[in-house]
Amino acid sequence: MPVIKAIQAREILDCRGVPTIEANLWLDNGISVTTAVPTSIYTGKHEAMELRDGDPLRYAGLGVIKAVNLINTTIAQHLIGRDPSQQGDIDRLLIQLDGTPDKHQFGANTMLAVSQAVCKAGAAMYHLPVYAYLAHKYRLVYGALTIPTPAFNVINGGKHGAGNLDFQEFLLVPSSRFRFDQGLQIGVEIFYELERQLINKNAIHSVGVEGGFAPNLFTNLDALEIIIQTIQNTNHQYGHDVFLGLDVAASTFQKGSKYAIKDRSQPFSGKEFVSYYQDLNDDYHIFSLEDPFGDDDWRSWIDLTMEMGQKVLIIGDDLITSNKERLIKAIRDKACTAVLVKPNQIGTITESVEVVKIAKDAHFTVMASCRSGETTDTFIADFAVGVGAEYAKFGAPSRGERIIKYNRLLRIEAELNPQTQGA
Ligand code: 2PG
Ligand code: MG
Repeated sequence: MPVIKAIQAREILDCRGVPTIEANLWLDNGISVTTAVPTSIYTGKHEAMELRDGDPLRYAGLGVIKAVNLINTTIAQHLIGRDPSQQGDIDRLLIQLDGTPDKHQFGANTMLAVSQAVCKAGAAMYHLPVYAYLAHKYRLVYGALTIPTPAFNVINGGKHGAGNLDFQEFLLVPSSRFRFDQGLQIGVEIFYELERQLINKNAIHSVGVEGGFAPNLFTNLDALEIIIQTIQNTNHQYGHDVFLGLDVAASTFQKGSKYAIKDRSQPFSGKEFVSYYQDLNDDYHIFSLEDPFGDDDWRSWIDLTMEMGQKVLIIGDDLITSNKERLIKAIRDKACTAVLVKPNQIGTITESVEVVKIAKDAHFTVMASCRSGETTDTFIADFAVGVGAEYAKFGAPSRGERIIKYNRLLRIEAELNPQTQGA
């Protein structure tokens, strides 16, 4: 069995110029892999901690030299000589060495760079693509592997946008009856038309951090309206071919127990916000609502899921933060119906897979997601397919760090079913 010969990390930059970690890992049979981890503009309160240098003289304190040194010294010493297919043992060792509940000693960014590199090396050792390796190893997919349905973040608001829209993401979700390449085409065609619409309205149509447009003219409802109008101008049918999703990211505008949005002069209480979402759904037939309430407003999450959970996918991102204890609580309390999975929220592949397994066992829907601060690494695309996520959210179909992940899904689709393109 080949074993790990060396690991070397370095500081690189994410798509916003923020430092992040890349790691190279070598096996003693000559195989080597490279991987990089994403970062976020807004980290949920319950996420595992990132390790950053805090040195104001480098990258405004955001450098990751401490993390890089940890990998190249302490972690490397423990890793060398190990079998990379023992992902669980290696991840448990990292967790044990860190020894803190929120992983602040090593940092989730440090740990994921190692965990992801080990996973890629395990796949390479068996000459398998990462998605096939994950599928074979964890057996979370029954039957044939499929490509998740994409969710395209076409208007970026909140902390991802120009600052005027309260809601963070306005998403287009093609019907899951389409093959991935067809869904991608639909998303892209509507995205082109959205640009034309924004130009016609004299709205700023430059893009935000996830590649979606960041118009400066609209309230949340205006953004919804323009998307619906846009779809009507294409040959795709709203509510049949394509649906609308929202990542409200409500904790970013929560003030105490209230939610203040521009569409309304007075802030909403949790109960009023539930009725607002019901009205919104009556008007727009929303497909999915992510983070409709703050990270700890369990009461409102439960109320909303009771009222709308049968009709609308209620997705926990900042609520759950890919954390198994929080997912178990959400399942038990019926606080949502789906979970967003982002491995860097929790720090290891083993824990990320465990979250997917718990979700699937509870019939929760799984959406695998990138972060706002991405690199050109495509691990998350393979992860989404390999663990059988139903949906994949990698940003808009624009900007290289987003497109590279959608293109990776196209390639996997072609591998799984060579007839797809042009069929
Ligand atoms: C989200 C993600 C990805 P961030 O909130 O779902 O779209 O963004 O990385 O800012 O948490
Ligand atoms: Mg989110």
